[in-house]
Amino acid sequence: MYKCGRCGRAAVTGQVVPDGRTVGLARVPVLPARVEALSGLSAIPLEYVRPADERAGLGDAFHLARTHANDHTAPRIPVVDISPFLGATSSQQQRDACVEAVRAAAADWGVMHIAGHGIPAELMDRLRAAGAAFFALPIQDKEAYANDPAAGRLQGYGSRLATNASGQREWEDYLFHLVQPDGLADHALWPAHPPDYVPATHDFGRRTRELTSTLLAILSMGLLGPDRGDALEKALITHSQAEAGDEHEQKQQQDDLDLLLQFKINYYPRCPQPELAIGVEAHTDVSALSFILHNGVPGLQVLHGGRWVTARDEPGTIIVHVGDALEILSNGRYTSVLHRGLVNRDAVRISWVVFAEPPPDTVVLRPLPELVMADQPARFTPRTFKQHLDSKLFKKKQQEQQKAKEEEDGNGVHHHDEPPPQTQTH
Ligand SMILES: O=C(O)CCC(=O)C(=O)O
Repeated sequence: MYKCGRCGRAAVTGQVVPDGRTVGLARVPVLPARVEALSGLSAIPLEYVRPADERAGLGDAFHLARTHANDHTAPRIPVVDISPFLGATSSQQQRDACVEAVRAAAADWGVMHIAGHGIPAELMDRLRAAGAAFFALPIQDKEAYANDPAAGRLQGYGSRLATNASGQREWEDYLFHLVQPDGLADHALWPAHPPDYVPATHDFGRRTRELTSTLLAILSMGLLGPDRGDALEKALITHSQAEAGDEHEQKQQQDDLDLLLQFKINYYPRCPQPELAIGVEAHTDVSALSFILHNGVPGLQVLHGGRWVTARDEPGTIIVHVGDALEILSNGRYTSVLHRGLVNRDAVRISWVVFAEPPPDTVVLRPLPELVMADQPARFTPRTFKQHLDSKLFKKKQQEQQKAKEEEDGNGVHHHDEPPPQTQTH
């Protein structure tokens, strides 16, 4: 047991990070590294209290979801059935209607619930059961998989810690690792418990890779017509020119040039003051597409038409976000959706996210040439995925420095600082 040096509140015992930080002249006693260890408190530590401007509109996710559900004028995230692209029996008319529904959702919302995606419900249940069983382990057992972002080890079990003196933290712990291409995934970093974690996650990654291709094809047709289903995936992947090397080396080269599927399980513990905290702060994903499953507990909100809309539980569907890479390739016709994760008092929320990204250095992201015209100039300068990520982090850093300066000047605005795993750059 220790007391927070800033707010004087008693905190819980738990895993303690060996990094007491200095704020002003006072040495602040360290907080437990894992948010899970804080969920029994009656009040949250000051580090988790969000700035006043961000707090407006936060609240208990259950309460907000109910309010939203009862508001019949509230907009609803579209549900789109893509089964016409999975079975051989669909008509051209059904396919055209599907392309138009996906196009409209990606353009107007940048997010949709996908039904008819072909991933078996039983596999999604196994994935959820395996992730939930990992997070049900005692914290010290999960620490065996701890990551170390400061040392460049992003994969593993972690929490969004603030590294600046006055930054806020987010109310979540997570597990993060690459899931595809299989040849690049380091299975040694994947939990050994429960025993189904590796097979279920592996199978889900493989099926999500197929789904990524299907959706990219539909989205390409939405931009360029039925004959151009290959455009977006081609633009996201550089095919190997190299013929040298043995079969193993050639496979390795192909893996290096394929889309990367990064997997993140978000674990949002119960929160005694959800109106003050946030699970994941508002951000767009840097990926091309992101795929989200959750455990039925509300929390995800997306910005649409200037208001935050709470995602509903649509059993059997997968939530798909358009990310920055797709917004760039589509020259802004598809919208990279701003979203955030709220928390609640009563139930743990878990979400499973797959971020489909281009290789970091070998692909240059730029608007597809067919979408650049005299009256519609390119809205984005060419950049590799890594350059895009770095410049987003740089801008975020600048904003934080600006906020810190305002705080020093007496405005009292808090700021946040820790580069997250690459795929969830805020
Ligand atoms: O938990 C969710 O539904 C969204 C999580 C998210 O946005 C992220 O991990 O980047």
